[in-house]
Amino acid sequence: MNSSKKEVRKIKSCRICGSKELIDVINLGNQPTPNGFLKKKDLSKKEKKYPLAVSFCTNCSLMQLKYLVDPKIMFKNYLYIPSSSKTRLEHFRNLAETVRKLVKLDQNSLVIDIGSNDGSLLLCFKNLGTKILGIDPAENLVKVANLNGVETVKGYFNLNLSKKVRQKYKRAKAILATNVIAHIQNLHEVILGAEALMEDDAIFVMQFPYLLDLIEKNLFDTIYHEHLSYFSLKSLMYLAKDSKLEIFNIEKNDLDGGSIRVYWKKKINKKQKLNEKTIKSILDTEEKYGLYNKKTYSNFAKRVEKLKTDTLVRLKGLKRKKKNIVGYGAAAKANVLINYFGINNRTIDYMVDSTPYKQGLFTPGSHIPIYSEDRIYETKPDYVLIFAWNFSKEIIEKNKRYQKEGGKFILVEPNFQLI
Ligand code: DWN
Repeated sequence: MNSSKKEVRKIKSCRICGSKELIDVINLGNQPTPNGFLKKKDLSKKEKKYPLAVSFCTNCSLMQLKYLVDPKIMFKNYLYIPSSSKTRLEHFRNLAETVRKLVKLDQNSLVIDIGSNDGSLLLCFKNLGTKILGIDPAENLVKVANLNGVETVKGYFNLNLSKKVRQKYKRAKAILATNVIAHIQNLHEVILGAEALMEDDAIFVMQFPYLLDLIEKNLFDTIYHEHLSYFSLKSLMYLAKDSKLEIFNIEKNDLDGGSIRVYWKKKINKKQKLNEKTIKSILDTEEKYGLYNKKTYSNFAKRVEKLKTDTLVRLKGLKRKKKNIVGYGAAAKANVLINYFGINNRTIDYMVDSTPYKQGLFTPGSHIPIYSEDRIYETKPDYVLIFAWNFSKEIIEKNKRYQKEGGKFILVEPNFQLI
């Protein structure tokens, strides 16, 4: 069933610079929302699907969704939690250490996390002795976080909410936003809201998957309804243009297939060194790679089409040999790949996932049942397709026994491979 007008709307201009010079990049078809897992009783009901396509702004170089789904549909009750991966939790611990050193946090310092989810990142700061506060719209996760001892305000981060938080709490020494900025429609309000909440010598640390890695590694399945924006550094510099905040440093890391961590400060804050050399070298790399060039995006779309064809041929070959295949990681990205490739429960017998909230549910669109991870030792499938490729090292490490007993892993990106 297609969506109604009020649930989804088509953008008319770039969300950062307002330009109408948007070119189409790729269309992944009408899909259910990527975390819209189903209960058994709902499988027979008509499922809502929404157009999933991205455009590229030729002015500021932001890649962005063409159609925006009402955030309440996606985030009111949210099943993704970062604590389902040891790799992500370790990454959070390192991030907390980095921030602590950068702004010398103490027991009076307030650290705020925008999109705090179950409070996993803030618990790392709590362990460092700072004051913490979460902000998240998901009713179910706000309850979990508060039970975890992470005070959390329910709501979507914007200038209005930030003023309410400032009145009730105090200004923050550090504001974090990992894997959430890409989910927010009004990016200028994020900057204004953060600025209103920051002490004069505070820092604001954003982290999200990096556009250059997405294009270079064919990571099309990280394009989904929750991710409105896919940032180049050039697009972020545009976002900074008229604000009281400025980017003072950038770091790249391997999380989620390649992410960038962007450090912001108030322009009046002279305590943090402006790392112009790094910023310039990343902008030069983007230019050299062709990240501002239309051809890059048409070539990307062609590579994804070929990846789809090659993968379906390989999977069909295995099924013709009567092999059974299961999926590992009922991730948002898994649902994008499965629905775009038109895979269903006749190809993938079942999924396994470490997230308790997802076990016992079914994948949206394809209706593949989700079990706990130990199921693969009960049914001993010939192949395990790792949909959560960003954690393939952790998953393979954890399942050495499956390989020893003759099982094989499949990875699809950047191209189809058996391990
Ligand atoms: O931006 C977002 C990213 C950070 O997380 C959110 N909008 C949505 C979500 O995307 P995702 O679902 O693709 O995230 P993950 O963290 O890549 O999903 C990994 C999935 O794999 C989780 O459902 C947990 C599962 N998993 C598992 O079953 N066993 C993960 C590991 C490491 C494991 O050992």
